[in-house]
Amino acid sequence: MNGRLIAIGDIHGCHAEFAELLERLELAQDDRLILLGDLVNRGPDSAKVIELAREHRALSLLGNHELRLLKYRRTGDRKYIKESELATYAQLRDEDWKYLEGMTLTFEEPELNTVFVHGGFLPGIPWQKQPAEIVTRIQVIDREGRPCKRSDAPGAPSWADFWSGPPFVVYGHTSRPEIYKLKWSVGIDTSCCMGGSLTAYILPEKRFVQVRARQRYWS
Ligand SMILES: [Mn+2]
Repeated sequence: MNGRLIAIGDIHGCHAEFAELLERLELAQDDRLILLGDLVNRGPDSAKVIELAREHRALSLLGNHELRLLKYRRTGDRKYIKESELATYAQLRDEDWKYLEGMTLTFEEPELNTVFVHGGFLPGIPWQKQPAEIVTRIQVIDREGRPCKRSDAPGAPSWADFWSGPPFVVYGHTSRPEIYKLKWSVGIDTSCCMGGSLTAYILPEKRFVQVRARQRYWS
């Protein structure tokens, strides 16, 4: 593998923190950037985040927020979008939509035995076979073994607590105050839009770089 593989957690419109993190990373020509989804909504400027992603030729994975925007665009059905997200929808231009349309569910780096995904995986099923509804949304696993949002099953354990690879999984979506590193996974959504920090995980060196949020943009 030439260069570094750099994953960045949920940016959610926080373009200033994203730009600062990109500077701190001092990207080289053969480095590859993987954004773990949810580039949009909540923070100050979603279009600027997508523009930066394009400029840096980042590969982006589909988050639940992009998935809902795309579904709303295809169907016009308001159930897919929240009132607060209509501003993002109105802001995006053709090239932004093209970028969102190009986002994939997972990215695998076989040389590192590592898979990147927005939400995570349900243990016990081959990761390649899991649908968008699971891999973009899973946070915890309830008593019946079903994938759930944290708010729908308070106190339930993270899917990652049950995940024993290979592969090693790098994911976002479950926002936490700190990085959540286990033997077979690392969660790097460190709540930037809620005043936490934006985290990058650098492979193969297994190093983290973090930028503090300038303020709390969403609660
Ligand atoms: Mn998410």
